[in-house]
Amino acid sequence: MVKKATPAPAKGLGKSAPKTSSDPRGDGDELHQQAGGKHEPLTTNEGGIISDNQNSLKVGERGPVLLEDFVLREKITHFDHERIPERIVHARGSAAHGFFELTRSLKKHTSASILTEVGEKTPVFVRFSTVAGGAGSVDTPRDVRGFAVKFYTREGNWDLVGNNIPVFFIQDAIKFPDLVHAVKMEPDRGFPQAATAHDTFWDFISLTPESIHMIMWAMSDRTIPRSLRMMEGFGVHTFRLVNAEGKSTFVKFHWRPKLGLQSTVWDEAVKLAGADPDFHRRDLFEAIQGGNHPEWELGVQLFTEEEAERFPFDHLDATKLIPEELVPLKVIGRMVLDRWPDNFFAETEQVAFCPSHIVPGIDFSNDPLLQGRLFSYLDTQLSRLGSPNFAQLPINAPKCPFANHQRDGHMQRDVPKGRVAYEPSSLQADSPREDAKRGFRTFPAREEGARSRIRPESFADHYSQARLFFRSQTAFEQAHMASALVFELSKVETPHVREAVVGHLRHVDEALARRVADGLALDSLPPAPAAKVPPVDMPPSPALQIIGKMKKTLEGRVVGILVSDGSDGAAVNKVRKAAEAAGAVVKIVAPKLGGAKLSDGKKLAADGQLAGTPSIVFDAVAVVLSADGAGELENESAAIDFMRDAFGHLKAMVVDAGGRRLLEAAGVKPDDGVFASSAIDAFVNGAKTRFFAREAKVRMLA
Ligand code: HDE
Repeated sequence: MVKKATPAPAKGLGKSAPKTSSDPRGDGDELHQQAGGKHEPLTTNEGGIISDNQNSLKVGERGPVLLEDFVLREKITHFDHERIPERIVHARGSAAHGFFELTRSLKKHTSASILTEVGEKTPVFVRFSTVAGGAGSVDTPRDVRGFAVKFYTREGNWDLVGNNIPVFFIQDAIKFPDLVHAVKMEPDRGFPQAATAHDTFWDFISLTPESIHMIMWAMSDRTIPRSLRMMEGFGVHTFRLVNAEGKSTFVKFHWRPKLGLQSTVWDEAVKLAGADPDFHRRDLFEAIQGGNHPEWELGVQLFTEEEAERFPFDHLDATKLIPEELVPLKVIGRMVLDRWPDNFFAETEQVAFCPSHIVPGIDFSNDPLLQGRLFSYLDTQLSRLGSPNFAQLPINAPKCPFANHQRDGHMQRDVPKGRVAYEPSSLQADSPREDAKRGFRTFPAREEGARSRIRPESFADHYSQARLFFRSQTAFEQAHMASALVFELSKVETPHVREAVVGHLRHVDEALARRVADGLALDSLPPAPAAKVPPVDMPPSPALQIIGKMKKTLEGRVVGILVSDGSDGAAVNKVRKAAEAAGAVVKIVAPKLGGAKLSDGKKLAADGQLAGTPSIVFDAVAVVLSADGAGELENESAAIDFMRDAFGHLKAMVVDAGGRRLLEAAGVKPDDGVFASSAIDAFVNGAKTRFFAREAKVRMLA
């Protein structure tokens, strides 16, 4: 408790308790006594101790507030300026600290210490994000996810600013503002938020055939991930590695999640947005705080200039991927996220990623999208963070020694010493100098050609890889893509835009185009636009699937157990033990937050109250109810939805007699993904996957 000098009592208005500025309610400072703890004195930004943080300075007890009140003005002024501009894209993000550890040296290809020193642990800060929505938007819209990694290496910061999809919508950075304006909420009406399902987005897409490959990815379940921990990441562009002899190798970077890939189903993603707008952020937070540290492998695809010349596509075109069947992935390291940021604003919000942050031994390629990004990020940070000194913020500063002659500017934190702020100099022996041996050197690629604004012929095939992606998917995934296209286009009001998109789909897959046309009830199949390069068939690449990359595991997953008063405690424990033994986190849901009184009289605390904890937030559910409990819940729509949604979202369920009664009330006909309480092992095994075959029974897919 902070001791305060007792000021002179204020003149009362005849009320019984005497009021003073340190005892605002005249209650003996009950407010602070109740809060408890040992506290530092509260001060102004200048360090002056504040005597009263509850009342502004007034003339008389009910009189006007004085401008003189510097405590009030400082507090309100700071508050007024608390927000900084949000990122123009990727505004909504969640981040964590961790480390990268190299497991296989790339010394043959690069001199970068982070890629050559096996066993060395490099600190990282990783920010995941949606793209289109504002900072306060929800976590689960259909959207690409950013996957940005800042490596604090011994040789300076390296930012690998990637996405969870290996290709991009456009080939040239000059189109980026158009793409983003088309996807963001429409400027006249200010909606929709965080959604591609509207006219301006699809209008732009229909007129930009280079985007069709990315559209296939965006319409797949990759854009509705179950968890940030279950997403792949990609550097997207081709980069260069340069070794000690100056020889260069091209490289693509891939992150592969240890927990495997997993997505939600669309209906689940939609409902999650309401059930828990912070679903992904909370999931990452809970996993890290619970010691389940998410982990990814870093893989590389390496290829030479000569090999690249032989590819049937251009490695500098960011709308193309390099199939893993053509250039296999080599795993070279792992990344673990093991620490949640101390402060969201100081770290997650103020972190500034720039693809131009690179270290010796890694270099850029001529990908025109990458080249534009090299300019954009520094530029945007200047306006977003308000000063060229953003690099001094703790989250952005390198962890290796750094020094230069850049000076001054808004919010300068450093206090440089000495006379010398230039180079070369002879006046100060310790002033920083260039180092030709250890410094970054650009790979001396030879370039020639006429200056022009031209799209290379080698970028002209817009459909072959879109076709490759679609045809590499399982039938379930293809159905989801067709349905996603129907959903998105049914939100488009302009008929010619819908038709133009279906026209493009004919180059991807005639049957897909027909399904979407049918889903939109078009009278006839619209004509396909002229394709500069007719699509060619490439061998399917199973590496492009999600289902093929799902891991049959309960690790990192959450099992919900719905209980009521009178539930059998032994049955609850049996499910809990089996699910936890398989690596799951278990949460109890009860009609009341205080928990349920079990049949043995013991109280079981609940992690969530039924109405606020739908089955949507779990990967699998168990329902253990007393007869009375089941009877009551039959008339509770939250309980009916709990059953219906778990089934409809293709999840494993285990039910006792009460649970079965609730299933019947919900109109659910059990299938082989619904287990009896005598088959807990089978349930745990089933909970490691989703029951895709069930889907045809629960919804009409396009
Ligand atoms: Fe970005 N992008 N981008 N982008 N991007 C931004 O930088 C930009 C692109 C990506 O968590 C902005 O700090 C241009 C591809 C991520 O803080 C901005 C082009 C890929 C993040 C910007 C692209 C990305 C951003 C907005 C086309 C995947 C969030 C705020 C040439 C490889 C990083 C900011 C974070 C953020 C520009 C295309 C990934 C405006 C001009 C391709 C993960 O600078």
